[in-house]
Amino acid sequence: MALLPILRFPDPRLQRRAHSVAEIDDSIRKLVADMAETMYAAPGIGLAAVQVDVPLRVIVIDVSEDKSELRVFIDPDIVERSGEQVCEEGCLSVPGVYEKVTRAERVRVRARDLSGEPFELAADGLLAVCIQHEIDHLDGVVFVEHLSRLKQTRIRSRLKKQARITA
Ligand code: GNR
Ligand code: NI
Repeated sequence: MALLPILRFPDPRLQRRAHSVAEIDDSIRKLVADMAETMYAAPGIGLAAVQVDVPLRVIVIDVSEDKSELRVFIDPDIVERSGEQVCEEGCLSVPGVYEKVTRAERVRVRARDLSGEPFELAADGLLAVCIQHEIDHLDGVVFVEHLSRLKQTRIRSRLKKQARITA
């Protein structure tokens, strides 16, 4: 296993649309293992392959308290959404920034697991938020793009300053 470097907003590679996974082979299994390790180490509750510079539709999520419920979604699609919720979101690609985002309260997602088996999952609350946040990444969308232009401008300049300090 290996820790993978996480791309930082506004890296243009975060804005690419990820491709479907043709075949779940050893390279995908290794990617998922490395993504899980990277997510837990960060620590985070989700990670999209796009964030580790792999433009494939692969997501790992674990919203459990004790980090015991790893969920893997390959080629996920939201097939149903309902309601509305506001959640303060953060992103491993946008360190130190937490902002409220409005999303669906409930989603039904269809995906394949690591063995290639299709499954459907109904999610609400934080899990639903996380699924929407991660699928956004697969479509090249970072959560700050849901915020006002003014907030985005402020976040960009704050991150630039930070990058100068840490460089
Ligand atoms: O670790 C994460 N926490 C989080 C909190 C609220 C809403 C979404 C998230 S996802 C984020 C990890 C991440 O950046 N995934 O892409
Ligand atoms: Ni994120």
